[in-house]
Amino acid sequence: MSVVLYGSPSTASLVVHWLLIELGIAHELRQLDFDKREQKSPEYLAINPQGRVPALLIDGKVLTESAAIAMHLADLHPGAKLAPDVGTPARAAYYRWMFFCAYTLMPAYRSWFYADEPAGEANSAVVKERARQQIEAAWLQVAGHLEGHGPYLLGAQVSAADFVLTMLMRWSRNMPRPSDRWPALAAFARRMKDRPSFVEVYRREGLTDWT
Ligand SMILES: N[C@@H](CCC(=O)N[C@@H](CS)C(=O)NCC(=O)O)C(=O)O
Repeated sequence: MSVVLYGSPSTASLVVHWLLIELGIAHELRQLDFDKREQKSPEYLAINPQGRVPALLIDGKVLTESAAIAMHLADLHPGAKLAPDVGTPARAAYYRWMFFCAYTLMPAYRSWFYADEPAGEANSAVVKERARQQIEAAWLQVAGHLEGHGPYLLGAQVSAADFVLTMLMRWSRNMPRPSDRWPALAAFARRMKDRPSFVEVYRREGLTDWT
């Protein structure tokens, strides 16, 4: 199987890179330089017309959307048990949290980091403020869930959803109220950051903050 990851350090490609390492999947990493807007180059737009990372090529077939890629990688390696069996209550909870990440947190983050997109530069401040509120409300909800049902999103068993959530927690590190201000989330993040694969993806991407 040939696997190529298009990414950029510290972005949504991080969870894919992290899972490739966690699962021991041989891959080639092609990091795009956002300062040079390489994600909008004609060559890359031919791979992902959205001009965003990540894009994963498996035997030449393109897959985008970090949560979808995370789920597919977990399915490719059932032995790692990062995805519960189809049809079980745990699988349902797994969908729930993956989609919570993709439907609730990711759009709010997009508004936070690209605040001019929804309604132009003139409305950026109000968009950003609303995004902050949405993200903080999400942390409150997830923290409450982990307090009652943790230590991972599905309880005792770590899953690919925890990897996605950890990446999203990290994105809040420079926000007014970072995710790890909620003690249950801080404890969760600590467990995830202690995984050797997290240390390794940090090393490979040259990251030093939020350790
Ligand atoms: N929902 C997408 C989000 C992808 C996304 O927004 N990626 C950002 C980096 S975190 C990006 O490529 N930004 C570059 C741009 O929009 O020009 C996913 O999870 O893969």
